Amino acid sequence: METRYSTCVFCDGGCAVKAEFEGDCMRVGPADRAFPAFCSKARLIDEYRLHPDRLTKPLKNVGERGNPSWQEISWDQALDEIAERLHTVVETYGAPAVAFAEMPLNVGFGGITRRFMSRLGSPNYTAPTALCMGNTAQVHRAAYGWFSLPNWEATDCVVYFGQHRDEERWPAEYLALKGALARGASLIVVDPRETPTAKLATHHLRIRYGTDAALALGWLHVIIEEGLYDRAFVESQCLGFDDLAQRVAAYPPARVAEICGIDEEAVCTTARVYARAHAAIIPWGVVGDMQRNSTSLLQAQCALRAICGFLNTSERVLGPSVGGVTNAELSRFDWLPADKRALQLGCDTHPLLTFAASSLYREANERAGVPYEPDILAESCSCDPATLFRAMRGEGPYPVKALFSVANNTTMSYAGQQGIVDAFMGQDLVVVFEHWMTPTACLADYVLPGDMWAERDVLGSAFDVGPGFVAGQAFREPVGACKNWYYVVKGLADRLGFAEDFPWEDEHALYDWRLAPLGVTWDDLVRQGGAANELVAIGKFVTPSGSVELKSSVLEQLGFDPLPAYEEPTDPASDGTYPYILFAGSRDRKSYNTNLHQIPSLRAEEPEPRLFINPADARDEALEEGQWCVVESAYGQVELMVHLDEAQPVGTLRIPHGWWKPEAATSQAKLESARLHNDGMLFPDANWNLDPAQGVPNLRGGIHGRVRARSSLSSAASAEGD
Ligand SMILES: Nc1nc2c(c(=O)[nH]1)N[C@H]1C(S)=C(S)[C@@H](COP(=O)(O)OP(=O)(O)OC[C@H]3O[C@@H](n4cnc5c(=O)[nH]c(N)nc54)[C@H](O)[C@@H]3O)O[C@H]1N2
Ligand SMILES: Nc1nc2c(c(=O)[nH]1)N[C@H]1C(S)=C(S)[C@@H](COP(=O)(O)OP(=O)(O)OC[C@H]3O[C@@H](n4cnc5c(=O)[nH]c(N)nc54)[C@H](O)[C@@H]3O)O[C@H]1N2
Ligand code: SF4
Ligand SMILES: [Mo]
Repeated sequence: METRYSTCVFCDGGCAVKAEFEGDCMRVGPADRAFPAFCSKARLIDEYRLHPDRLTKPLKNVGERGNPSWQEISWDQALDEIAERLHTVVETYGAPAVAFAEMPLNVGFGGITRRFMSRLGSPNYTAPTALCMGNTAQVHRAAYGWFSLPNWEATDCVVYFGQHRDEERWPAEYLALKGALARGASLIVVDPRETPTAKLATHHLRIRYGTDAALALGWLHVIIEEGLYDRAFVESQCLGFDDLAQRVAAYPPARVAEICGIDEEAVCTTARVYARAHAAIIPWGVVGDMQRNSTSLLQAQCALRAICGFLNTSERVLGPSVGGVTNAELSRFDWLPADKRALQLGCDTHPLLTFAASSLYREANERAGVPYEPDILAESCSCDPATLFRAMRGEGPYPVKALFSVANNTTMSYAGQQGIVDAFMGQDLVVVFEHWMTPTACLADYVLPGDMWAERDVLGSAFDVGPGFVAGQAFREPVGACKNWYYVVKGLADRLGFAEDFPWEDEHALYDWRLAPLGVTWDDLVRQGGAANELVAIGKFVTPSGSVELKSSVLEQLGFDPLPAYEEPTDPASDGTYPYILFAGSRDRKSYNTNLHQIPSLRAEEPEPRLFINPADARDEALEEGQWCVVESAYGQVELMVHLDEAQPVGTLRIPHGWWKPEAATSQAKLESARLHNDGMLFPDANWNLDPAQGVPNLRGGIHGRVRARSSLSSAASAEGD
C-alpha cells in the first residue's frame, strides 16, 4: 500500500488529507488521526475530476462575447494567440491596462502571477482575499504590523463575530472550538441568527446585522471605564490609548445596546467576560470583512486584544519570515517601475490594500530587517476591485482592456454583479483559467483547463502569515490536457521575452529553487513533512511607530479617521417599500462559494438556492416552504426557494452566495442563471456601500429588500425549464 499526503482545496478549510492506494482503489481520509479535520467532500475527488462537464481542452471563443461559440485548440495555439493579443493591449494602452483577478489558494501558486505582472509592468491585481481575511490582515497590519492568529490550545474564552462552524464548514476550527469548550472555555457568539454554533455559546448576542463595530466600541468603553485593561502592556507597547479612550467614551452601553438592538446589561457582562479571561481570542471570521464599518470593527477588535493584554499570549503576531522564498519575494514588486506602481487602481480611492498603504511600511520593514515588500494574504499590494471594474467599463482614470480570471469566478464573487458583467463585455481580451464553463468563463475569449488540487504536486506556503512550507503530492493524473498554472505563466513569459525571469522548467524546479535557502528539496519535504523559515522581528510590531497603534498612523496618512467609529449604513432606498434587511452569507454545507453545484451527490442534498425567512414573515407574505420567490433590492433581484427558518430574525432575509446552474444547456443560460440567483445582483458596489478605507463591499445588512412569490411566467421558468 502507498500513502500520499496533500491539502484539500475543495474549500478553504485547508484540511490535511491522505490517500491510501491499494491496486486501483484510492481511500481518502484525514492525514492526522489525532486531529481528524476532514469532511465528506474530500472523498469526491474522482466524481469531480471525471465529471463530464469538466473542461479538459483549451477553448477559443469564435463567436461573440456573451454569445460564444467554442472551438477546441491546442495549448500552443492558445498561448501563442493570448501572448500576441496581450502584447497588443500593452502596446496600445500600456501595461496597467492588463489586470488579473486570481484566487491563489485555488491554484496553489501564490506569488507567481504577481511576478509575471511585475515583469509586465501592471500593478492591477486583485484576489478574493480582498473580501475574505486578506483585508482583515491589512487592518491588523496597521495596528500590529502583521496579522494576528489565535492560539486555540491556550484559550479560555472565544469570541465569535458571526462564525458558524461545523463538520462541513471549517471542521479544523470546529474541532479546535470543541476542544476549547471541553476544557471549559467560555464562548461569546455575536450573531443575529440562532445557529448551532450560537447554541454552544455561554453568551449569544443577537445584534442587528452590520452593527458589530458598535458592539466592539461598547466593549472598549466598558473595559476602559471599569479599568479592566492591562495597564502595563498599554503603557509599554501601545500608542494612542488616550485618543481611543476619548473616542469610545461616545459609545456607552446604553447607546450601543440601542444601536445593536440588544440588552444594555448584555453589553457590559460580555465585555467583562472577555476582559477578565486569562487567554481570550477573537478568531478571524468573514463577517468582520464584508461590512460597511469593517475597518472600524477590525480596528476595535485589534484594540480589545491589545489593551486586554492578549497579544503574544493567546493571540500571536508572527511577523515576516526569511529563508525559503516567500510569495512576496517571488512577486518581485521591486521590478515594477514607480510610475506604474503609482497607477494602481484604488490607490487614491480605497487605498488600505494597495501599494499606497504598503509604501508607508518601508522604514518599519528596514528597521525590522525584512528584505522584501510583504504581501500578507495576497492583499498588501493589490488594487481595489470596485475601482478596477469601473476602469474596465471605461469609468476609471485610464482604461483596463484585458482581464485574466484565474480560478476566480470573477463576475459572481464581488458586489455589483451586473456592472462586472458589463465590464467584461468591453474587454479586448478575457482569459479564464478554470475547471468548468462558469458564468465568468462564458464571457471569455479563451478558457484554459486547469488541473485540480488532487492532480498536482504543490508547495504550500502560508501566504506570508506563517513561516511554513508544506509539500502536497498529486493523488491522480490531470485529466485530458489540464495543466497547472505555472505551465501557463511560463508559457506566456517565454513568448513575451521574459524567459530569464522564469527560468524554471516546471513547477518542481520552481519549488526546489524556493526551498534551496533552507537546504531542502520538494522531495525532502515529501519524506520529512514541512520546513519553516526563520521569523524576523519576533515580538516586535512592524508598524511605522514600532508600537501597537491604537490610533493608526497608516489610516491617518491615507486620509481616513485613525480611530474606530460606528456609522449606520445608509441605503438610499430604505423607505417603507423595502421593509426587510438583507444579508448574504451563512454558507451552504454542500457547496463552496460558487463551486461544487455540479457534483450530483452534493447537489442532491442542496438542490436549489434558498431564501431563509422567519415563518412569521413568510405568513405575512403568503409564502410557503419550497415555493419560488423573488427578492428585490433597489439594485437588482434574484429568485430563490423559500425556506422557513425560526433561526432567522424577523424582518431579515438570508441570501445565499454563489448560486448558478451549471446544468443549464448553453453558455448564455449559465450566465443567465447567475443573474437569476447570485447574491451579487442585490448588493451594489457604489461607494456608499463600501468600507471607505478598504473598498470591501457591505453584504451584511444595511441593504433593504422586499420579497414576493414568483409568478409562473417568470424568467427562470423559461431559462431553466422548471
Ligand atoms: N457576492 C459575493 N462575493 C463574494 C462572497 C460573497 O459572500 N458574496 N464571498 C467572498 C469570499 S468569503 C471568498 S473566500 C471569495 C471566494 O472567491 P473564489 O475562491 O474565487 O470563489 P470560488 O467560487 O470558490 O472559486 C472560483 C472558481 O475557481 C475554480 N477553481 C477551483 N479550484 C480550482 C483549481 O484548482 N484550478 C482552477 N483553474 N480553477 C479552480 C472554481 O471552479 C470556481 O469557478 O469570494 C468572495 N466574494
Ligand atoms: N460548506 C462550506 N463551508 C465553507 C464555505 C462554503 O461555501 N461552504 N465557505 C468558506 C468561506 S470562503 C468562508 S469565508 C467561511 C465563511 O464562514 P462564516 O465565517 O461562518 O460566515 P457565514 O457562513 O457567511 O456566516 C456565518 C454567520 O454570520 C452571521 N452574520 C451575518 N451577518 C452578520 C453580521 O452583520 N454580524 C454578525 N455578528 N453576524 C452576522 C450569519 O447569521 C451566520 O450565522 O466559510 C468557509 N466554509
Ligand atoms: S472542509 Fe472538507 S472540503 Fe473543506 S478542506 Fe476540509 S475536507 Fe476539504
Ligand atoms: Mo471566504
